[in-house]
Amino acid sequence: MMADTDKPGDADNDTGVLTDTKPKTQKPPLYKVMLLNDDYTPMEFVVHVLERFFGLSHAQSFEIMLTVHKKGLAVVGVFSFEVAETKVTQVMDFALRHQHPLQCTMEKE
Ligand code: TYC
Repeated sequence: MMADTDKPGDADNDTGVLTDTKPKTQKPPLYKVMLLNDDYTPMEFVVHVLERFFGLSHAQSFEIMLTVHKKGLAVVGVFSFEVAETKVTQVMDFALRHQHPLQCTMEKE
């Protein structure tokens, strides 16, 4: 906040109004969607999930799958709350239907 340094007499005859403003707009929060590694889900299944639900190319999908496999997890994309929630639900449902223990989670950025 800008300080008003006017003395009581206000010799410069300004009104002492503070002109600093605070932006009042809010950016919508974004959510990271992450895939977690496990020992059982086949690599090809994970690649397929990334292509199908995240619109990634085969090469990008393979690369992200390998990152998860080696590092334990990776961010797959960043979305609004509703889109992130939908992706997580779609992936978890698809993995369950195919009896793979693949885990997908979301976290506020
Ligand atoms: N670790 C798994 C395997 O060796 C492959 C895998 C990769 C599983 C990514 C989950 O999110 C995952 N078959």
